Amino acid sequence: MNRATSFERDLQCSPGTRPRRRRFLPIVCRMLSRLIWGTGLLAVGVCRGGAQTRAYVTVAGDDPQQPGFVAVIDPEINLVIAAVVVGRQPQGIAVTPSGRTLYVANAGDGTVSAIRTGTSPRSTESIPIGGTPLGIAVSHDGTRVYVANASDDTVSIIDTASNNIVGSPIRVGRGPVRIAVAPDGNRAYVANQIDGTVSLIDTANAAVAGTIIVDGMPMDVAIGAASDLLYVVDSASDSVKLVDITAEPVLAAAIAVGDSPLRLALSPDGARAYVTNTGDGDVSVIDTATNQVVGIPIVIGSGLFSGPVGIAVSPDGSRIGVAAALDGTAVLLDPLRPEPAIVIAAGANPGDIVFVNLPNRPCAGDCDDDGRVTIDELVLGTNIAVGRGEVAQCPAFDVGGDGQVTVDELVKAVNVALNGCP
Ligand SMILES: [Ca+2]
Ligand SMILES: [Ca+2]
Repeated sequence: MNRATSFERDLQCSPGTRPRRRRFLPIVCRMLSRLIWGTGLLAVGVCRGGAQTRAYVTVAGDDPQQPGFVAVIDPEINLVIAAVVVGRQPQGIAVTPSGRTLYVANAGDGTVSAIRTGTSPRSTESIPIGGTPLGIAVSHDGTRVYVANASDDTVSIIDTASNNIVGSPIRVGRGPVRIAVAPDGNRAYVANQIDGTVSLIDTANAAVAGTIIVDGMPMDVAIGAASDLLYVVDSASDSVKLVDITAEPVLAAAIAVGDSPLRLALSPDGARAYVTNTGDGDVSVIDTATNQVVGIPIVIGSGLFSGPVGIAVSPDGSRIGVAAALDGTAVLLDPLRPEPAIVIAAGANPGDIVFVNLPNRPCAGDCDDDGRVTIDELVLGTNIAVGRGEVAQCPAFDVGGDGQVTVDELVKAVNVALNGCP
């Protein structure tokens, strides 16, 4: 494909984008980026070809009786640009593959909040779960959310099309804290803090299909890029344990990291694993090709007493985000050049962090951006299509951005009405 073809395709996929702007934006971006680097600040996300990235941080606050919130950070300007109120003691946060919906586990009141992302993020639903929800994960097809209920020893499943609970909670090991879903969607792994195990859930049958004994205190799980290794953070032995999951799970190795490791995030290409060491106030970097720690740990915020907990890597791999619980900050750093890091005041007791590329087009027919297409919205779209209404009444129907609503676009909206926003 030549450049022109690719350029035109970009245009077709980006309604309303002006060609001149698209052509010059990368050049201006690079200039800006150099300039900002020169002053010692990070030029975050400036040159991403228009993909808007946000970091979302769960913040519990000082008072466990009060609702917490999700701080929305724009990593281009390194500021908190919004706060979305959720339930009490929000902990884990996960996003659907489309980038449209966040799910937050509220440990303090046993609920999960659904949050719409986009330009005006807001909480749209509070889903009662029970049992101290801590960890949360979304399936790779975006249809299911898995919630680890630490005090119930169960995992609950939410259908993202309806935000209703599916089936009965699945009994897992003791003290489930975090969940990872395999890319094929068939398996989910649950770190059980209290009994030193990882539960393997067969997602098709919504049942436990095996228990992996790792000992110690498993606090987090992640699946490697090749889907052959499970990374288990063991806070008790200050290590990351590797479990070969190609066949019958086998403990393959243990990598010594810092004091009281808590969470692990893999880079998008799977080449690096980053581990927060809560006791040391830093982050260990693991080369996943050799399974060795590389370099010295990256100091987070105030260091020893910064309390790094949640960690995430941006979709393009250019930023690592760390929630520093004791500092009350979100720390953004460049993995290739971790200092100086950007430190952003997030609020008391931040817990977890996730990066999201915001979708660059609306969900077809969802005029009010609540994640559903209603009959009323379909009627409005049909009226626009037959000339009895204006596109401006609901631009979400005009998926192609040509100022008209076609039958194809109506069909897309009907699909959303039936199946939910992708
Ligand atoms: Ca709607
Ligand atoms: Ca159209």
